[in-house]
Amino acid sequence: MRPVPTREDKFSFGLWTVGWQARDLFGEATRPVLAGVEAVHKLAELGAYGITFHDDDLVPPDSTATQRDTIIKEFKAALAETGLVVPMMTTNLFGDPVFKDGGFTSNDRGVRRYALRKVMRNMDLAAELGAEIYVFWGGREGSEVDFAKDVRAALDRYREGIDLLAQYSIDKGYNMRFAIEPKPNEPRGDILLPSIGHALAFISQLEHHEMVGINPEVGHEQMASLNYTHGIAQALWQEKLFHIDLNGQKGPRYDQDLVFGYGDLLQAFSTVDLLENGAPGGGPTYDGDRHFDYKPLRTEDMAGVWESALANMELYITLRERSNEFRADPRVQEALEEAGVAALNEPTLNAGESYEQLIADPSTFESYDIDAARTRGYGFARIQRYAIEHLLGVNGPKEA
Ligand SMILES: [Mn+2]
Repeated sequence: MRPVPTREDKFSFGLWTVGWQARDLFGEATRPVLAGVEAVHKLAELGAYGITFHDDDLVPPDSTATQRDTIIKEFKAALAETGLVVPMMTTNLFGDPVFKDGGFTSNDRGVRRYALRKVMRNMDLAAELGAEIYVFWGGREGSEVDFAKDVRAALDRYREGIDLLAQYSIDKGYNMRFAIEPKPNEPRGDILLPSIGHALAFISQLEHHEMVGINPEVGHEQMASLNYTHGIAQALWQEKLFHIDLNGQKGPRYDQDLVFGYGDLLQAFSTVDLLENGAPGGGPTYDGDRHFDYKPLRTEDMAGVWESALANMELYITLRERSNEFRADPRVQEALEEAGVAALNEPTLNAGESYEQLIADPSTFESYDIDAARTRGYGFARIQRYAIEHLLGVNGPKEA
């Protein structure tokens, strides 16, 4: 049985994904412009619940005020007609040549002030459309020449920008939550806030850190050879996983933005398993949107675009089903138990125990049976086998 996406799945897509005309570094567009209104109708038809966009995706930057109003009015009418929502919005601070040295962190102060105005204008629209998450991907915030960018000053300006915009959201009563999206490189040689860890550390320095979390993208972490599932697990642990960008990537190379799972499928499985069922030893699940940030292959016409959009949702649903079966499998439960996965939740010290008491306890050192601990097996191999079996559907009741 083919999985059928529904609104309850909370799948959302960037307008820039299905609307990507496939212009790349080496070649021209292979597809026509996709109007926002058409994307809304088609995505609703496929079972998505939300559409997201950068300011310039919906309204071409050179539009007059009247043209802008018309585009927004028609877009809102399409949303009303289909019931599709706009859960997240973001700003394009990378396409216009003015941002060649960044937006918030350009060495040119005039550019930085312009960038803030561009974001504020789009936040007004985001509030009007009911977007609760506002994403910041600083693709141009970075450098190619270490000596030409004072990273310390750039981070000061980055913080100044986010602090100001957070205050703007608070003062306007927008109640938005911000989500910073890390990426190691591309388009800049080196981008500021290159990983989940860098972004989390940066957020701790913000004035309104409580309203700022992250929007980690699968491919961005994998470009840096990092484990995406571990990264979002830490974000969940810090209650900072405000949004996610799901896609696929084949290891450290250029940003591929493949369909979700069409890279490291096993890690996509552990990602869905974590999002849907929480850490294997317990813990919170993710309740935000399942947002896809991918690029339909350049070889495809619009039929292929919609086919790949569906593929993202279908694979997510399949992995969710496989995760539920995996967790419910008594063999898996037994293996997790034997491996001590949930036992890791037990604090290392007893309640109220001091380090003096730890030292005074000979069983922790002097009489500790270290050889038993050295020679025991943990049984992780069995868990890995079962995970693969469930992923492939070779053990469950699943029929194709
Ligand atoms: Mn990407």
